[in-house]
Formats: sequence, C-alpha cells, structure tokens
Amino acid sequence: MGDLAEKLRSVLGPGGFFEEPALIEPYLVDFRRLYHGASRFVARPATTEQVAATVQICADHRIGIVPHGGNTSYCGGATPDRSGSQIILSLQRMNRIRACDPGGFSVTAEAGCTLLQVQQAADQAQRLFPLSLGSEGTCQIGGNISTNAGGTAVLRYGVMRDLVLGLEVVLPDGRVLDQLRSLRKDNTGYDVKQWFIGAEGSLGIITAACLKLFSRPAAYLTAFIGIQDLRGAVALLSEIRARMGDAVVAFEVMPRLAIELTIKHIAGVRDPLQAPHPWYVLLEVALSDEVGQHSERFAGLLATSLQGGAIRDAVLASSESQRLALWHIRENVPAAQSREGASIKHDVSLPVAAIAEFVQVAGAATVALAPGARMVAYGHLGDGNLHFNFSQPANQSPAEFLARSEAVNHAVHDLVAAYGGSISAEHGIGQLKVEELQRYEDPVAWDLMRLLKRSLDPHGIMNPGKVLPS
Ligand code: 2HG
Ligand code: ZN
Repeated sequence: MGDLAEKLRSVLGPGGFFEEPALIEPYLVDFRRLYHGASRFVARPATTEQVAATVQICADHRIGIVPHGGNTSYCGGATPDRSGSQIILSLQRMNRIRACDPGGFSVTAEAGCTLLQVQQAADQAQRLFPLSLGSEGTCQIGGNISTNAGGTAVLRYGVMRDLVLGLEVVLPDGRVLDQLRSLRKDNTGYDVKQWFIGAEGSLGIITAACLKLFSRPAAYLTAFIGIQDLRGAVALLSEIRARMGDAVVAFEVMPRLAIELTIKHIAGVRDPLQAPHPWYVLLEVALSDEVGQHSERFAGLLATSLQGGAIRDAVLASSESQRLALWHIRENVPAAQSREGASIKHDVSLPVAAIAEFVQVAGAATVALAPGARMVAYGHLGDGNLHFNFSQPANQSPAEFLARSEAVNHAVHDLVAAYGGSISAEHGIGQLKVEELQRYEDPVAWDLMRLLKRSLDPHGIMNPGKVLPS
C-alpha cells in the first residue's frame, strides 16, 4: 500500500490525493446512510490523463476502484466495501464544460459537472438540457450517465441514455475510449459507448460526455389534479397524450398521504386543492410558442374531464412562482417520507395498463407482511415508473418495521416480475440489488452481463461488487 500511495501521490499532485481519515470520511457513507464502507485513499484527478494513470496504477496493483460522483445513489453505488482495500476515485475536480454548440444542439461536459451546471450552460446558450431530478444541484453528470438516470421529464425527452451523443471513458486497463463526438447518426459497428451507460462504473470510468440539447420551451402549462383512483390517472394520461402529443413533459402521480406528509414536514407547503382527494396528478405541458390558445385548449380539456367525472378538481398554475410551488410539493415527497421515519422502498416500472391492479395487489401483500405499513406509492406514471414505497406505522420502532423489508421486497418484486415489470426502473442496482438482479434477470441476459464484465475487467477492479457480485 505504501508503494501504491507514493505512485498515486506523484501522478495526482497536490490536492489530488487524500489519505487523512477526516477528509476521506464523507466519501464512505451513502446519502441514505444504508452503507458505511472503508478506504485508505481518495484519488481526485483533475484530467482524463490523471484518471487513466490512476487506473493503470490500480490495475498493476489489482486494487479495486470505486468511482464517486455527487454521492446521491439510492443503491450504495458509490460506497466502497468494508475491507479498506478499495480506493475511491472522485470526479469532482473534473468539472469543466468543455464546449457548448447551440447551433449543433450539443454540450460537452466533464463527468464531475453537476447536472445543474449542465442545465445552466445550456440555458446560457438559449437551449435546454432536459434531464431533471430532485438532486440536480448535487448529482454529477458522470453519475447520471453511469446510472442511466430518469427523473421527471422522461415522457418527453427520454432517459439519460437517449441524451448521450458521445462519451470519453477510461477502461479498466487504463486505455482511453475517445468517442466524444456529437454525431446524430453513426452506424459503424457496435455502439460501444452504450456499454458504459447504466453500468454504474463497473466497466470503466466515464470522464466526459457530449450531450443532446433541445430548444427551450416558450412556456409551460402546469396543473395539479385531484383524482379518484389510479385507473382514472392512467385513462387521463392516455387522453392527454393523444390530444397534446409530445408537448406532455411530465405526468407525476402521488396519493393523499404524500400530500399530507409534505404539508407536515416541509416548510411552506400548502394543500394544493380545497378538498382532499385520494390521488393527485402533477401534469406539465411545454409549449414551443406563446401560451395563447393552448391554455384555453388545456383548460377546456380539464373542464371536460371534470364534467365527465374523470377528475375531481384541478388547479392551473397562473404564474412561474405558482408552477414552482406545485413542483415543490412533488419534489419534496422523498424528503417528507424520510422525515416521517423508516421506509421500505421499491423503484419499479410496469406496463402502464397494469399499474392500477399491481398497486392494489402488491399493496395488500405488503400490508399482510408488514401490518400497519402506510403506502406512499408515487412517481413517474407517464413512464410506468412508481416509487412503490411504504412508511412505518407510528406505533412501531424503525427497526421493527425494517425487519419486514426482505419479505416485503421479495413479495413486491415477485409481483413486479409476474406483471412483466422491472425491479429497478431508474435508481440502478448498486450494491443494494445485486442479489435481486440475479434472482429476477433473464438468465441469458445475466450471462451476457458477466461475459462483458469479465472481458473488459478481467481483474474485477472496476467498482467491485456493484451491479454484479465481485
Ligand atoms: C423521485 O422520483 C426520486 O423523487 C426518489 O427518484 C424516489 O425516494 C424515492 O424513493
Ligand atoms: Zn424518481
């Protein structure tokens, strides 16, 4: 280890290498505090060459490397194991926007840029980078790509994978894959950059990316809608999409309890509608020209749904600050849920048509296994992605409730599989769901994943134990 430290120190220079325990500590715990790892070194390279040299040294020493971005993983994807034998490689000093090309609708950013930084660079060039997440001020673009992040605008713009034009990646042997191109079309054999998107750093370290930009919407129409049940929400989704097409950016759903928890725990949140409703939809449409007749059409559509009984009530944001207040409720559901106590969480996706029945059946199965569990199932209904979460009952200790996690997770994931869904829609696998992946993944796909891992990373040094068992 002494020899290793010396080599890393000389390659990384001052500020590029931490070995003091107090400086390392923040890198050892994930933000949900599910994992507490150990490590003796944090490498903080400032250039792609330094990343490559660090990886080369670790490869020579057969040392595991844990890439670390904004530390917002829901699955412990950036936390080392407890052995102390892995090093952390933080991308935070690689935070430059290398180029912005508004004419070509692309931006090239280093992996350690925060998502917000990329959004702002696009905005300054009168363009939009559409990926949008609650943690956008903290999460880093390299992590977003490595986890194929989703968020609240997938319905219109797609997931991160759809937004990547080119990548620069340091491979497990220290070579650099240079595909940092902005081409929209390129059919020269296998699309190798795709291997690294969603691989959670298990196949290489993404150091920079060329990303797609879009035109900025001229205006948004945003409504908070009270609704009777999820069947009604699914019907409304289909109706709105049929009428407004690609203009529909977000279709988020949440139950009454989510509203109550945000009112209880988050400062400044008020009930969005006068009377309570069993479920709510946050609907947003982006317009490419001024509001004009669109607003009337949108309001007319909601009025017809109200008359026909498809929705119970709705409020339309009449200013940007009202729009942000409506989003504030939705974005704070995770924080409100965590302040309410322990939660058992599932990040699932299902065919949209199966969601209402799934929630009924899986909700009943959960309450049978964890009596008193309170369902806070919310999220991106437009993408078929629900955060199928449960908060602990008030009269139980967090430990008593969490003791039911494993049984609940299996029951819920068995049902997800039976309904043709996915056990990880947008948060990835990390170390949290490695066994679950093996259990539910198609065996042929599982074999192909292991084959790819072994071929690219024969010594198993890239983010060991994440996605696949080490
Ligand atoms: C969201 O959509 C995030 O708010 C967090 O993906 C989900 O905390 C969660 O379960
Ligand atoms: Zn989400």
